[in-house]
Amino acid sequence: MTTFHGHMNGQGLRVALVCSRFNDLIVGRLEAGARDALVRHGVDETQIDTVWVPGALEIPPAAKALAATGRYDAIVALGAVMRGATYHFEVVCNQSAAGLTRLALETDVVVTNGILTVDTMDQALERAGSKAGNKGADVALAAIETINAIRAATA
Ligand code: INI
Repeated sequence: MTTFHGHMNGQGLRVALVCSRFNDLIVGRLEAGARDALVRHGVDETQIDTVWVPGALEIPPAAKALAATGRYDAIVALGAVMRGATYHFEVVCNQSAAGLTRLALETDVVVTNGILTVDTMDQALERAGSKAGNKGADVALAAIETINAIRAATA
């Protein structure tokens, strides 16, 4: 039996961060956290592109187009969906996650999901660089680990 792990060296990787402008106070922090984590793990800053789209629902189609260019090893989705008074919250949460999951299965590019789904701005701030860490950094590192695990197991 062989066990494979993904190492955390991001040297040579090309990454797209697909970010939504809705709640950009939060998403800007997720983007900065993701970028910082990638660079600290060896990804060349010039190999990280950021693409801004209007809202979380626009992230999967933009990610799909970017994956199709063949320019990236990973797409990191970053957004913040905050509960409002209506059912729209559920639609945006569920459909953005479903779109990313589907894309991840349909493309060879690794796709990770850093779209926060929270009830309050406090919960979002906690996950965007304060007491619960930075989910942008977490999902950027998940991308590096997944790429390297797949490469190790399929080499
Ligand atoms: N988009 C978000 O990224 N976050 C939200 O909290 C949000 N809410 O609550 O409505 C949101 N809606 C917009 C949606 O993602 C699309 O941009 C819009 O429906 C146009 O397709």
